[in-house]
Amino acid sequence: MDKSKVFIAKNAGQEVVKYISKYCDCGMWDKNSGIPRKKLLEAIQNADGLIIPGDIKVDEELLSKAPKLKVVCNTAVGYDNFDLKAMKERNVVGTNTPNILNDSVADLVFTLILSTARRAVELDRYVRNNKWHVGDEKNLFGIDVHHRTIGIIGLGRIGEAIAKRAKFGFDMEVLYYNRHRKIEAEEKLGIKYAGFETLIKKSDFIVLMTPFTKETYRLVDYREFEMMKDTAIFINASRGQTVNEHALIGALKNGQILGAGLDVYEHEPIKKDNPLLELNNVVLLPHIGSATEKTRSDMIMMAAENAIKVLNGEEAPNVVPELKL
Ligand code: 8YV
Repeated sequence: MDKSKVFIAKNAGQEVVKYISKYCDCGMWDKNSGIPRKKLLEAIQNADGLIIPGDIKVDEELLSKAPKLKVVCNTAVGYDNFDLKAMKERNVVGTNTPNILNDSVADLVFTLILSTARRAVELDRYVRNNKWHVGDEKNLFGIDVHHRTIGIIGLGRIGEAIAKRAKFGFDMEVLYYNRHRKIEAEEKLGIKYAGFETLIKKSDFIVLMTPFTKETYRLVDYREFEMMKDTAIFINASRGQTVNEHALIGALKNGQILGAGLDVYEHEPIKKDNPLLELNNVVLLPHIGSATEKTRSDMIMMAAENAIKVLNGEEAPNVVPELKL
């Protein structure tokens, strides 16, 4: 019998190719630039398995070009790039990479919180531009993070890792909002469930950590920014579509909130004329929540193991809930 074929649509390194090649034929896009859609669609014509970064859309077009496809493995925990209905109709399994990135993403969220509150990026520019003078003291003030209130919207496993840092590392009061209350996490971490509006109104740091679904599209919009404290800092490390970026830009410009720390945007990479690029009270990162060498290499291996399990006819550990049989 012919070996199954797996295509890896990103330059994931030779270790993963070696692992997959023990079981299947393995092809890989080995350039460091993203694979053009046309090339991808050509490369998957005979593929049984596909491993992709989280920004490749798995839709009707892609699925129709790969009639043998049995499994698509995201190297991301989010899977808003999956057209779940189309995948289900064609019996294509989809997997993601939960848990192994929790701590790396939580660390990144704290990078955004601290650098925004203490104006680290803005003041780095100030030092480099030789603007630092004796007597400047008050111009350099930021705001405290410790002992203040953080509100986490979306208490999944990453949300819990953020809550842990906030509570035990920074003595913060931690509020959370989630579809379901999590009593065990409340007891373990000493955190409090709050209604959505209460969290928005009371928090000094508002962290958006919910997956992007139909229900969370622009969850934070004009109304929410109006309700925030004018000293609040807004952090988004989920998906750009969970916030109305126009509303956010307005709130940053007119002093409705103090600042924002962003890892995600409505359009990625960010467009050159995005007004966020002109603002001093934001810290902007290029979607690097999980981007440490160790975490990304664990994620790619996890995706590869999922692919091999499915192609060997076994149960894969990380099938996304909507596609479980
Ligand atoms: C991914 C992410 O690394 O896991 C997610 O959902 O957003 C990031 O960790 C990114 O999508 C690259 O594939």
